[in-house]
Amino acid sequence: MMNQVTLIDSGYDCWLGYKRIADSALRESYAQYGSRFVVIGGEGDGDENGEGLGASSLLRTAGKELELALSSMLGSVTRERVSGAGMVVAGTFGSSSAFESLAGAYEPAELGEEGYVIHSSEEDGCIYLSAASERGVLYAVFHFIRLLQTDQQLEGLRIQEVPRNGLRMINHWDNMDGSVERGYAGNSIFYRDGRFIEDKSRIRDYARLLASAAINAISINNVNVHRQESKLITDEFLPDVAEVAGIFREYGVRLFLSVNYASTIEIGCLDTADPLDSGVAEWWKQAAADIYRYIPDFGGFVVKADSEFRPGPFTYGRNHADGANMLADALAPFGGEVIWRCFVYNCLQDWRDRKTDRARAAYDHFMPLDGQFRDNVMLQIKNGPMDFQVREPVSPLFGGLTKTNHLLELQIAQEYTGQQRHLCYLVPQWKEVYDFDTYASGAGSTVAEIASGRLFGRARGGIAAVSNIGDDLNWCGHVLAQANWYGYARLAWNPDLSAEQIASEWIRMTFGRDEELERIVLDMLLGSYSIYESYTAPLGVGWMVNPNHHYGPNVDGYEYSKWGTYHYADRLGMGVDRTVRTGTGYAGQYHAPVAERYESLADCPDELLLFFHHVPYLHVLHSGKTVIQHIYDTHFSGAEQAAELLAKWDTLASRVDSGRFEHVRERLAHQAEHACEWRDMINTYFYRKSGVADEQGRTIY
Ligand code: GCV
Repeated sequence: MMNQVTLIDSGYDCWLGYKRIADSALRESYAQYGSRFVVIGGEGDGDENGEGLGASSLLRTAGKELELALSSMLGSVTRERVSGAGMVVAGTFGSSSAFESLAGAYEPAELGEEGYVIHSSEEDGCIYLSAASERGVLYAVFHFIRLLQTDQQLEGLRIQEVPRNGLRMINHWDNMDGSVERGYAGNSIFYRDGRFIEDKSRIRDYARLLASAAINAISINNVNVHRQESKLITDEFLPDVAEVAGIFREYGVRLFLSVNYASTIEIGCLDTADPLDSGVAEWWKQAAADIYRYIPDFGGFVVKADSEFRPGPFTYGRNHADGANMLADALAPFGGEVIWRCFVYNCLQDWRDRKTDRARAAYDHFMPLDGQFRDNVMLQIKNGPMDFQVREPVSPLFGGLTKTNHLLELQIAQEYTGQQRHLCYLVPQWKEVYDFDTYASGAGSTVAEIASGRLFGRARGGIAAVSNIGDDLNWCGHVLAQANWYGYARLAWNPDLSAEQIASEWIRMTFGRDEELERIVLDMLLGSYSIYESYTAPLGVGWMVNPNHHYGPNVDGYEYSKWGTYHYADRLGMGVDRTVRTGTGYAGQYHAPVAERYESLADCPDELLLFFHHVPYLHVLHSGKTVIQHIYDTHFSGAEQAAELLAKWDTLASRVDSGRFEHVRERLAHQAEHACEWRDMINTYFYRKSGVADEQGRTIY
């Protein structure tokens, strides 16, 4: 762990900064159970018959964490070697007779590979943290610690948890020169100057944070794989990759690499990357064998192909199933997987061409291939059809694909949502995605059910998201952006958790128990997504940002560009006609009744109106306001609310340590000012375009 002195007040500990529990009655009630613990099989411990099971790295991690948490929160703790009455007993079901008492109450088979139980026994005063697997035990330990951090009762616990998503993954967009594509929290924690960073202690601290929220997979390099990163799968870097994989393994996190689809050319000696070329297939089989010599539990490859100038099978007249299956066959003998991204579109579009629609692209490319992918391929689909805008509809590939394994891809990094300088708690946005009903198989066909693989009985499924961390001392640039990282992981485990539940949990774990603080920060977090949306791009239109870095307002920044991202504002109206009847036909990619709802000007939800329709400025929304008045009102109120966020935070000066307080304050002050810039640019632009005055006569330039 990092030197404590540098960490004071920094936010480095995130939600795992275990503090002594101030309430002595509560502390003593916890100590009844928590003053002694045993991890059966951790640290070479035996069961009560003295038969050692040998230390497993996951159980050793569990033991270390329990020791740290209990000693810090309760003052002291004794680690026992055998179980007895009145203690915390952790271990796998089969590892000790101590867990026999649980046999009747739980069915280990139902818990699968990662589920667990937490059970407090009235008979012997023990709390049992148990699972069928060691990883489940580790998760039970972190859950138990969370109960203490959030002041929960320990009596009568009967908790059984099973993750809803098999894969719960973080994708890094880190480059080996140390930069992070779309990184807003410093540089990479993995690389510097083209090599791995020598000191891996930060990676270990990171793995611990991931495990605490049950993340089980990670890819450690950017999906845009340049020359140096292409070599990660070679002997030059595999020893380093293996070392990092070993650290993550201790925390139950499997390591993946993003690979360059054209590696056979870039780092091999071939002159083709044609997926149907036998030499190419052979090259990848050899590459896979080499990787697994170093990392026997290597997860597999993440691939961005034929997208934004990355190579892919299209060059050879092949399709994406050909490309993905070739890699899948190379990995299959070792149990590896291919995560193949569906972010494939024409990024050299002509803005004059109003028929080509980027929103259609992923569906148009991948739907015809449904059912043609190997079982160890998972298609990774961004939540929306464009690119992580503050508001987009859900990608119609969810509910479209039924015969192919797939994953939902979210972006924790706030590329278009304030770049971790603005407060924007994204869990409410993600909840809307998870809860979206595709009607693919009748009502209730939600994205949550589909992404998990359950709805269509797929063997694999889950969630991946672009990381928001870097080497800033507080990891996320903005301390409050840690809530997005934590919230992503908690939702991936259980999409039924509410945005509020997750936020409360995070606040208590991060700042300690203080009702007033919790009330204020909760209010700030929960309001922040809608506030951000209010003062930025209205009614689902998107992209009104500065090109390249994507920060700050620029209404025409992408209007005459090649990226396929337009609002089509003129003096009469704005929005993109994506209807089947008169537009690009995108609305028809959904199932009924969603397709009809989006197709219809009358039924389309206000917040997506301009995504689906081109309307006059005086079109009246369901809210009763005209489009232009809605723009003015939301931008004025959004900027006001951004200023209120700062005022709310200021009331917490005496409740938050000065390091974190000042840091967040500085970000909120910037946000308040920048929200005014957004307000004035957007309002002025549309006032000048439309000539329609604000009903309330407020200042527009
Ligand atoms: C890693 C967007 C981002 C790119 C990113 C790409 C992707 O276009 O701006 O930085 O590339 O998405 O998801 O591949």
